[in-house]
Amino acid sequence: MTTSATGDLRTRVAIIGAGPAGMLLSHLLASEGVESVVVESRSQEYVAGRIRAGILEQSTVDLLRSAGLADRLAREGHEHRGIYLQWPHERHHLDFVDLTGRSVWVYGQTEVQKDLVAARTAAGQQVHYEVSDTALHDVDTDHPSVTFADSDGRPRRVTAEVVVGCDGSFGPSRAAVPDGVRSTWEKTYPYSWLGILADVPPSTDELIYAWHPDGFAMHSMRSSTVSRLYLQVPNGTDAQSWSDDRIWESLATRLGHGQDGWQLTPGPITEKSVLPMRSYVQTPMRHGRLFLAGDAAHIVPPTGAKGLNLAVADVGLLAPALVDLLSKDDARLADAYSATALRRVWRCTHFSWWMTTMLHTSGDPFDEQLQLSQLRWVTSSAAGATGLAENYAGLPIGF
Ligand code: FAS
Ligand code: PHB
Repeated sequence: MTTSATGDLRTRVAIIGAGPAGMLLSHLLASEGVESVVVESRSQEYVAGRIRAGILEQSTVDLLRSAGLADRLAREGHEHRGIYLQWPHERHHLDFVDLTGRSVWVYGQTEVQKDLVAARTAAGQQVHYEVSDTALHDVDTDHPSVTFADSDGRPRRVTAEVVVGCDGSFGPSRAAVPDGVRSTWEKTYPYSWLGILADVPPSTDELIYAWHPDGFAMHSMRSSTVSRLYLQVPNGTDAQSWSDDRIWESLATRLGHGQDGWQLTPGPITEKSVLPMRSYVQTPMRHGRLFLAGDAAHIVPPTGAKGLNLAVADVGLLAPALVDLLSKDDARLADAYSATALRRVWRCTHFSWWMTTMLHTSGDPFDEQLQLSQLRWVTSSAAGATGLAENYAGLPIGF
């Protein structure tokens, strides 16, 4: 990477966004000798502190291991064989390992982000935090660039051979694909999640996804001392309008406190937030020398635990494609990237929609009968259980 007297930068790959997609991409490229510059609108602390995903698929764990990024995950992560599906008076365990030979890991996105930042910092990766006015230029030429104002307000330009938009659902990269070229699909669900972090040991060994007439609830976790739980709430709910007592009472009702002797243990709530539920896909995930990865190209409702894993899968495909393009002048993988990535994007989009519509009540009595019938089928039929397990525990990268 070079810097001119005016402060302009030249590198091989300009990455917008220092979330998991952007930081993992810079790591995988560097491991193959391809340098990059990352620009990020937030501070390092803000990005690392965002409470988001909690479940890693086997493919994600395998990729992090192969990239030398899984030492702490191996020590502090928790491998789970499956999940519980529940509805009033019934709770059934789906064992993914028995059904598909694949497990999942509980290891928060905040931890993945910390591991990525530690690795990139140790490697001397250049990340410009707290930038503003990020803009993309000439992405359909062989000299694309990204301009921004750095944290001191100085105008900067990064000229590269490739620009990768890893800037999530509100970044500028999506719109850099021209209107006449891009297609978008979007679905907004009629409910949201109220999520809490609580300083209390989990009341379950593995995740519980619960259907209930009052609304969906989930018991997840972050460690043996920190629980993560969610409640279906109406769109527009203000997290602060729910008292801690009301949250724990609703969770106890929906998760079956007292059912077959099971108890939900409440504790101090340390974080509350409301997450809207949305599906979004934008194609193509490449235009000229611009590539999109992660939430910049797609959003899924979190019911299928796919968001972070899909971002990792995109990067697992894109990194070798860019290495071939830039180091071997071989464009085959880069030319195939969008179509290959979108196969998995649509599979995960469907699965996330299916889990969401199966588990969240809409108030429609007909829907409720269909939901209960699906739950009975998935927990009693090997074919139904295997279908859910195959999608939840993750399909091989490149599926
Ligand atoms: P990210 O959004 O993580 O990163 C994009 C980065 O680009 C951000 O740091 C942003 O600041 C930066 N950026 C944006 N605009 C920019 C600009 N103009 N210039 C420079 N930088 C810019 N997934 C799950 O699997 N389970 C969950 O429970 C779950 N919960 C979630 C809760 C919330 C509130 C949100 C928003 C998402 C949640 N997700 C969940 C999905 C989430 O984990 C994403 O899939 C994951 O963060 C995707 O990673 P990235 O693609 O890197 O995008
Ligand atoms: C989480 O632990 O945050 C989590 C787990 C599974 C999901 C969504 C969120 O489907």
